[in-house]
Amino acid sequence: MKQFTSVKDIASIGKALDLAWDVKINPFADQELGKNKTLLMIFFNSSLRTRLSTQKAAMNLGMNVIVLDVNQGAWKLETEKGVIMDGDKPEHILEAIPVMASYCDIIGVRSFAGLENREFDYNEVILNQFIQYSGKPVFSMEAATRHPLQSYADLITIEEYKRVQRPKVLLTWAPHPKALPQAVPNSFAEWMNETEYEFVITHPEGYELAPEFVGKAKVEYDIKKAYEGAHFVYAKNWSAFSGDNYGQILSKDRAWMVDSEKMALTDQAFFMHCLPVRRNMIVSDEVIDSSSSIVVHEASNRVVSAQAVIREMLRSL
Ligand code: AN0
Ligand code: CP
Repeated sequence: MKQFTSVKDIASIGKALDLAWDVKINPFADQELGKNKTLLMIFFNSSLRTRLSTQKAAMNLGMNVIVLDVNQGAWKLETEKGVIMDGDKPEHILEAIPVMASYCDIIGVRSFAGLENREFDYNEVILNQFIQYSGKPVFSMEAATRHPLQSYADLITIEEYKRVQRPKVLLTWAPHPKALPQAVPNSFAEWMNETEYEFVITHPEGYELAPEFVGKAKVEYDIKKAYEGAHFVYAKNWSAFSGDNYGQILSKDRAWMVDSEKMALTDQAFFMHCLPVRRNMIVSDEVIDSSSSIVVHEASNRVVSAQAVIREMLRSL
C-alpha cells in the first residue's frame, strides 16, 4: 500500500476486516517488519488519539517514530504555490516535504480543512503535496475531507458490537460552539456506504454533506424516524458544506443533542463518537456514561486500524 487517504485505498471492506482481526489476534507478530524503519507523524493540528494510537501501532510493528508538531517549534510553513514569501512564514512546504521525507520511510499527515476556501480544502492540496513531493508512502491522520483511520476503527467497532447481520447505523449531526470540518462525517459515510448496513444520515436543513459522500445513504430530516430502530447512533458536529455557507455554523440547536429520550427510540443502540466530544452539547452525560456508550472501545480500535495500514505500507517498501 503506497497511500491511505480513503476507503478506496483498501481492496474491500472484507479485506480491511481480515487485516484488522489479524492485528487483533497477535499485535506483536510483525516486530521484525518495522525494524530500523522510521515513521514520521506530522501534525498541523492538535490530537490526542491519533498521536498516541498511531505511535503505539508503529511501536507494535517494531518501528522508530518521530513526531513533528508543525505549529510548535518548527518554522511556519507556506503552503500556497507562487507566493512572494514576505510574510510570517519562513519556509515553503515544497522544500520542507522532501527534507522531512529524507528522514523517514513512511509519513502520516494531519491537516484539517481551513474552512475558508472549499476548493482548496476539497482538492486536498496539502495532503496531495505530501503524496506528490515526498516519494514515500503517505497516510492521512485526518485531512481536509476525510479521516479514514477513524472510519476504519469505527467499522471494526460496529462489527464487534453488532447483534444483527445488517444493523441500522445512524449518523446524526449534533450542536457544537465552533465550526468543525466535514472530514469525520464524510469519511464515516464513505465507509458505511461500502458495507451492507442500513445507513441513515440526519441533520438540520442546510447541513447536507457533499453528494459524493452521501452516496446511497438515506437522508432523513425527521429526527424521530431517523432514530427509530437504530442499532448504532454515531454523533458528530460539522459545519455547512454547501455553497456560500461553506464552513459556517447554521445552527446550535441543542434539540439535536443525543439524549436518553432519543436513544429510547432506538433498538438499544450503542452510542459512538470519534472524540473529543463536548458533553451536554453533542451528547448528554446520561448517554455517554451509560453502558450503551462504546466511545472508549472505539478509540482503542484506532491502534488496530493504524497498525493494519502501517503494516501494509511496510510490506510494500
Ligand atoms: C476535529 C474534527 O471535528 O474534525 C477532530 C475530530 C477527530 N474535532 C475538533 O476539532 C473538536
Ligand atoms: N478521533 C481523533 O482523531 O482524535 P484526536 O483528534 O484526538 O486525534
